[in-house]
Amino acid sequence: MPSGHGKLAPWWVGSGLLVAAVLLSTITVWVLRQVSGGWLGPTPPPKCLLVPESHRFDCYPERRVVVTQELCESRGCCFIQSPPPAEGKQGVPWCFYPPDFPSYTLESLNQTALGMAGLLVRREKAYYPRDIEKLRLDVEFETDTRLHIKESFNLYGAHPFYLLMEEGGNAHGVFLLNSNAMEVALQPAPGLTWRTIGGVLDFYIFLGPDPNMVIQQYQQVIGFPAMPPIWALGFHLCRWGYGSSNETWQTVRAMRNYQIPQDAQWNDIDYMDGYRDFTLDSQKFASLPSLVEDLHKHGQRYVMILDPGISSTSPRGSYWPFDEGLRRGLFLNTTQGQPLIGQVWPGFTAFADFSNPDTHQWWLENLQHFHAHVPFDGLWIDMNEPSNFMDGSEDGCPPGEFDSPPYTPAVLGDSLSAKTVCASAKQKVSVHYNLHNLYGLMEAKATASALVKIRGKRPFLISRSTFPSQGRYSGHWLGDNRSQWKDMCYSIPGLLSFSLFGIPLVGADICGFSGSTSEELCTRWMQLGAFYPFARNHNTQNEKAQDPTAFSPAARTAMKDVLLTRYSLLPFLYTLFHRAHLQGDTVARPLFFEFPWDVATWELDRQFLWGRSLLVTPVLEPGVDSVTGYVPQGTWYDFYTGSSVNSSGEMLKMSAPLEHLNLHIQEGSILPTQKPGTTTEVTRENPLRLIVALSSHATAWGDLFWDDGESLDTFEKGNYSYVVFNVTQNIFTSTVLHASTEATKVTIGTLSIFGVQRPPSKVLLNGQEKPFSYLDNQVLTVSDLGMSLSQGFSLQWL
Ligand code: MIG
Repeated sequence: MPSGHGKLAPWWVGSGLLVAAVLLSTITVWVLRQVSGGWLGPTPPPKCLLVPESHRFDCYPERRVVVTQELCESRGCCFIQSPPPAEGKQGVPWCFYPPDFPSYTLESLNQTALGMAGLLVRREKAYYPRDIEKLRLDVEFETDTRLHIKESFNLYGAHPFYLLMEEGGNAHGVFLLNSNAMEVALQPAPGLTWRTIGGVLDFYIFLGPDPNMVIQQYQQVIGFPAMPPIWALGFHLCRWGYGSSNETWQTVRAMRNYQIPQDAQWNDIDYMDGYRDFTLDSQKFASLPSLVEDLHKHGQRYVMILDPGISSTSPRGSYWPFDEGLRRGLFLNTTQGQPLIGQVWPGFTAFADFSNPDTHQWWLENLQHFHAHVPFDGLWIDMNEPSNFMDGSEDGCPPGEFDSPPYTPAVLGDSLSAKTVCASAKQKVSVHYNLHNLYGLMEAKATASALVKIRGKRPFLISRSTFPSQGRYSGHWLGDNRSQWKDMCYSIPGLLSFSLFGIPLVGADICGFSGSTSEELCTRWMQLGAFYPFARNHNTQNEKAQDPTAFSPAARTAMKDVLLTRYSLLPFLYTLFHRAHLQGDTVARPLFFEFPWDVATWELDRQFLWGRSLLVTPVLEPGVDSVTGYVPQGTWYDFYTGSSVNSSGEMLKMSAPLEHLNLHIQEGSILPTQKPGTTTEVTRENPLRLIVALSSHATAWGDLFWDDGESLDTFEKGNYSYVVFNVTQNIFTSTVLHASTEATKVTIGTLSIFGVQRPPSKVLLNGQEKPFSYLDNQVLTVSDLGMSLSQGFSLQWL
């Protein structure tokens, strides 16, 4: 984790990465056995030697202690020293559970309406402090594909979700719904250990059987993601360190001048007066209201940052957010019942308690006041772990079990209060110890609901801290990265992990946050970033500008072109978001989701798909003009030319000069695209072009979700159009399954059909002959169709 101000990522972020791991291993029931405390391996003597190295579960995980035989055996565990691990490998624990470690036995088991209820009893005490003797076990078969296991402990808990690929290509997932501090350890054997220090052991097991279904089943539990407004899918530009609103405005003008697509301009904490929320620097940002007005006139939007720390030192009567928050009792309190004071950007601050519904009302009122001056369109909630420049508070933390628990999981700084608030802090519904990991989720809920009340439209919100269910309220950026090639690489697994977590609106800071980017890195990163579902170029303060206008004409043009490519794909991307909202499909998707039987796809983390069919193969290295990427078995078409590539399922070298991003369409799919403009608003008015990629059987399928792009609940209220495209036997058909007035405003202009084996003699649109073009690379194009999206039609080639 990088150090320094603002790069604070306390507690769960570390474990989040572990949870993000996609385990390429075989299924195991050990996972559950271990969490319930028992080790059910073989039992012959000498008991310790018989435990194979791969099956040794750590009995002495405390990191500050050098474990000796004596310490280990005092726990009733086995001690065998093993050689140090090879570099990069996890070691075998020296102190591990013997096969007969005291565990729970099932005393009773009864049928219930949904499944079974049982009693687990531990007869012999283990070394754990305050070991729990009796556990109630509820097993609920909630759906055919979901098994729910819940144990009520008060001792352990976890925050895990994992997706596991089994031999043969089936998948399953496990979710442990728990908000307490925890750690996760992978075993060499197929097994993993969660160590959590509170809450309920509430397990969900998702039976797939394929990875897409596991993720859908997971989201049936945590909730499907919100449908973003279409402008959220445009290009966002931000930086920390715009010196003024005029400087920000200059960048917006330069972008327009070069006709580079941009939907949203952002400001970081620079806009605030003394870094205090809901204030405006009346000198440097005096023209901000005019800038926002200008953005709106150009069909663009404004997004600004908010932090959860509320300045506590402004003179009384001069800063309503603190005065009123204090009066209404809306801050986290110390055990003594006073607001807990930490330090963030504005200096000393109190922290808003979003577990209190009254805080949501106060947050809304603050936002309403500010919105009356600066009519922002979206919000960016940062520092909401919550992050604190101090450990705990200005007075540290009190002694006691919350801040000094008997066991501290592997968290930042080995302390629950490192760079955050005291675990003992009091919140409305519980103690911070239990709520810490929920802070960002609760803040997002309050903020999204305030945005809806203020604007009456779909909210756009990006949060740094996230928890299961976050996707219902916000998107996410991956936090502070560096302007380095390897950080660009890491962004792909980062992005794909959040796809699995049900937060499809995700991206990394394009061109890198800290450090200085180079023209080549930034060009390649803009190409990759144009395919982040959430595409934002963001930079730290005191680094030179890295927006597209800051570079040479060649680089700038490459960046502009790839953004235009993104904008051309908006109808496709928007439809993918609809499917995510509707049923929990992923948007950016790992290749193994579509090819789970092909083991070669399981570890691919330098490429990804949009939906089922669009393969993105970015360049992730300097000084190259080609890229080697995996192409799964079948026919793939070059997105730009329609030329086909046949792969047996192999690594293929692709030409990739600096101005080129490799994109391939899988056979059998139809992608709705649109002539791109420089905003989503302009693009939406342009004619559609459908790209048909024929399969080897000359069939194809695709769909399009279309609505006004920003109203609330259009799908739920029926104010949308849904159109299905299909090809069989040389006939393309557009079928309108659901229609709304929006669809009458747009036309289908062009059909480009890839993989038409022979030049047709004629083309008929609804039976009428139409001019066409046919190229040697087997691409048939029919233009000027002028068909309203709201009306079905057919096109036949003979
Ligand atoms: O302490 O608001 O991750 O994107 O530019 C730093 C300033 C706080 C951290 C965020 C970063 C943002 C920065 N913030």
